[in-house]
Amino acid sequence: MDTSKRFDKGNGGCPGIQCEANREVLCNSCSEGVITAAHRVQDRSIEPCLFGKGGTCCRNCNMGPCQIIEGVDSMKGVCGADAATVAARNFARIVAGGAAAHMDHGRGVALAFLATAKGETPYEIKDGMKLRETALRIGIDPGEKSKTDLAIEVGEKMVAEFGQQEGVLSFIKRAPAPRQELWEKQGVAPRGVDREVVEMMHRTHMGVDQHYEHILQHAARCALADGWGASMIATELSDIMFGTPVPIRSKVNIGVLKEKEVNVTVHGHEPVLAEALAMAANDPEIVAECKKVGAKGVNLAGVCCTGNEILMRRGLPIAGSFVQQEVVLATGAVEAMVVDVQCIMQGVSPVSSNYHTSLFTTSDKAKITGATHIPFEEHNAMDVAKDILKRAIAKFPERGKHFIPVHEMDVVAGFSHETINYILGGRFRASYKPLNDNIVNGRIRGVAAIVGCDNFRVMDEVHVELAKELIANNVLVLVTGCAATGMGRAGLLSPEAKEMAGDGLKEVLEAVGCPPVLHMGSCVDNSRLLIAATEMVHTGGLGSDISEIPVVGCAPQWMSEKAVSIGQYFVSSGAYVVFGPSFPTTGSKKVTDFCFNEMNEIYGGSWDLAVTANEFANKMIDKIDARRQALGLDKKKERVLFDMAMRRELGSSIPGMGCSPGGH
Ligand code: NFS
Repeated sequence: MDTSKRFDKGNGGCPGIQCEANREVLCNSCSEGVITAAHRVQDRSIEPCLFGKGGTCCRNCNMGPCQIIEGVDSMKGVCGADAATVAARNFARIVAGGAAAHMDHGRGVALAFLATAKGETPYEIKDGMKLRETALRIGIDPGEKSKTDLAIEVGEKMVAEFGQQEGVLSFIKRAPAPRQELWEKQGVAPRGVDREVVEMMHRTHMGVDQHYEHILQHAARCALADGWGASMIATELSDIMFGTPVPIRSKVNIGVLKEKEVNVTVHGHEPVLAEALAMAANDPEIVAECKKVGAKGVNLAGVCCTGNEILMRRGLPIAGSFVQQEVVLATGAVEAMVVDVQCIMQGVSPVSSNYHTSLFTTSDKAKITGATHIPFEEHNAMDVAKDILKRAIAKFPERGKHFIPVHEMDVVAGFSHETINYILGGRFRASYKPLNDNIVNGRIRGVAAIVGCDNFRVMDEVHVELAKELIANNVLVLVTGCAATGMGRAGLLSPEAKEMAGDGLKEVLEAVGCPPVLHMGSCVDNSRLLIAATEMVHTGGLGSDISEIPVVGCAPQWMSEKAVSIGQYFVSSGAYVVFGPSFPTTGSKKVTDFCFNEMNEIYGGSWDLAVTANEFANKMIDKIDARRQALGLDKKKERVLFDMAMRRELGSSIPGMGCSPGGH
């Protein structure tokens, strides 16, 4: 690869990535000498190993590592393992790693929920209605039970599902009936949350499961234990405890940092930490401390999915997505970064050491060299939150040379499944019927989910270009995770962006007053997409299973193992899922064929691979059209094909649109 193409080197030879705000910070003298991932990816002289990239490097025992070439006998593993076995094992371990992250997150939420129900934390049970609905769904009769008793019962049952050994997880029963039967027939209905990951690790140990299809079928079960298990538990209990999101206005991008306030960025994933910091930031004691140092207050801003959690529920701003985590610090304007788990680059530690910035780790699962560790758990939530904020406030007078770019963008977020119900159907007849009707009558062609990370190896805003092309073709777009933050930076999360939609979609958006791209939350909240898809099936008119509705998904800039687990639970749920810019099994044609084709025979959903926004759009729209045709909805619809000039024109047709200049 020609490395010079990886970056627009900007004005001073300084790397920038995916956003003008990043470039401005990294090109400013306040970040001189600071090394970020953007620099590291540019400076790496060795290209990614093809065996590793294609999934055919095996290091599961000490006879290797063995690099395998499919079809070449002399290039099997020392044990005789072929490329298909090795690629399947590696893929399965990626799924297990990703699922485990969501499972530990879900467990943390469930334990905090139970402690809250027992009155042992500063949180409360905010959404009583959702508590009762959830109780019913998991087989608990709410009857006349008090909120406290019911919450304890729900909490205990949810916590128990992590260690459950037999039967199936409760939320599996939310899926369309034919899907449940299919999972049962395939033997992939998950029995317990933790059990499926442990079994995945066991099966992929040296000398155990050595049939690639059999390995991949358990990967499907493991992923389902994530999506319909741990992630759904995390989302539903977080909603009950912290409030179910409703549409809310806020801002995203590095410009949300404030000159006259103590900037505290909270980075990671678990909402319990961020909620406590948000509660503590308004505490009179903290307000008084701020005054003492001449600050107007604490400006709490999110990074990565923690940002999505507090944006959805509290309207707090997001300072940056995954690729911006070090750049946010390189402004020199952050007093403290508080982290818990997942997607936190070790690089944040050396970057923060260039400034007065304190880096605090808080989870007993995660320490980082150079950071100060302050253990946080729900029982001592407020004490720890206040302690952290006081330490951050004490740093405010030490803020030196700094630079806050002007870039920030208005967004509307908070589209939970419940909210979409109300927005479309109205509070008194909440329903997905208007959505289904508009898909049937063709105003809306279909629905596409764009999820997942952003990635230093993808220089273009593929998410954004793809979303523009989809909405211009009347496809309603749902987003989560760091993809959602990217959409926010580009102005696609504001109702004004409806101007970029095709005529049919625009008509619907004008009637309901929402953006063409709906922010549904963090990556754990992809479970909301499963529920929304199921709701579309139950509402009727679009087939009897998720594999029939004109809904597709993609992760064009995936980076984390979690994204693969998410992709697999969507595929196993009947969705067509496109990943890019690479797929981790391409070293084995057999395994890749199984994922891209045979899974479709089994689940009615499959994987695919694309690189450019245009390729993604073509594949996704083709699939939507094919599903529409199978439903007998209409003939092939006209297609708006994009070229670069059209993209530019669309980007500039709306004031303030686009991440580059003017995006503030
Ligand atoms: Ni999802 Fe969220 Fe972002 Fe990717 Fe990481 S923060 S859980 S994994 S990088 S979207």
